[in-house]
Amino acid sequence: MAEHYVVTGGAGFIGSAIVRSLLREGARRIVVIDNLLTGRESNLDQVRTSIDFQRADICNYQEIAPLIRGASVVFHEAALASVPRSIHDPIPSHDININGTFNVLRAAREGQAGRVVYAASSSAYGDTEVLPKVESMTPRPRSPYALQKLVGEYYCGIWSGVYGVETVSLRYFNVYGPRQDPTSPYSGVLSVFMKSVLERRAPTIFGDGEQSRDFTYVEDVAALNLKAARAPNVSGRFYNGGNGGRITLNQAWALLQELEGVEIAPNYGPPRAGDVRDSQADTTAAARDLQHSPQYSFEEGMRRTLEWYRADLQGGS
Ligand code: UD2
Repeated sequence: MAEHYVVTGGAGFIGSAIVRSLLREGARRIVVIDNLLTGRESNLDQVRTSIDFQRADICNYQEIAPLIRGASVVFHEAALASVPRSIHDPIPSHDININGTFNVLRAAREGQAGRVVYAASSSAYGDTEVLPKVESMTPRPRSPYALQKLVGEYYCGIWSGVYGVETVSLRYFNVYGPRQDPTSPYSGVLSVFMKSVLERRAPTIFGDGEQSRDFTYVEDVAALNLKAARAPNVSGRFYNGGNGGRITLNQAWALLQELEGVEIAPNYGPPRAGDVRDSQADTTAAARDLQHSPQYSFEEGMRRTLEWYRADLQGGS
């Protein structure tokens, strides 16, 4: 593999998984850019001495440009996630997700980086009549967050077409796994479910719980990123990063109760604004062009994740 990697948002849940995967593959020079707004240095505890951690903000071009210059691959994971956060407070998510992404792309072009692999989102599809969702569908973003992530993807396409900067966008489908922060009101639903079941508390499900997601284990997403970094003839393209399955929230909570051997009825609240009803990835293009095949079934991913949260809650990890 090429030698100099940059991971923006590398102290975050997904970014730190990419960092660990790169190290496992023998990468020697990894620069992590993170302002620790939602990332945590503890996510990098085990690898801290093997990487170059730079506390820097993608919204500050002068700060990040020298760090990106000459990179072989930039994995751009830094973002302000969450559909509801972008609805309640659209300004910071606009600044980070659109202007920050612009800065990363500008720095990649001016610094002659080899390739940018961009963390796009399945939210770009919105509610489609047909499942699974395939890349040829017209995007229908339903929230500021979905639109912002889509703009980043379009920018990647333009950077490739106009400036010849290699870019690949990966539309992540509801990533879950160890290190996802369960403590924010904007946390991913499975991290909240994990904490609830381990603390023997009822979670709140927004809506009837029959909405479905193609929950994707973080190690599969990290593996997909490494493949996207290397694949030939994919510049300017975007690919689904999902499993191809579809699990309802009621099913996910039922599985967690079963794994823990408890019975806790969830609370049901009103549906959330901006929510997509169903989400499921067509994985054909990623398999064909990136040779990607997810390795973790939902149950296996959930078991591993639950064990990680158990250890973490007990202060053992
Ligand atoms: C969207 C994207 C996902 C990723 C993510 C980043 C879709 C389909 N997915 O995830 O790919 O970009 O944004 O933030 O657009 N919920 C509850 N109780 C809770 C928390 C959530 O019922 O305590 C529900 C929520 O209303 C939704 C589902 O769980 O129906 C998933 O919510 P989420 O915030 O985990 O992720 P989502 O689908 O907005």
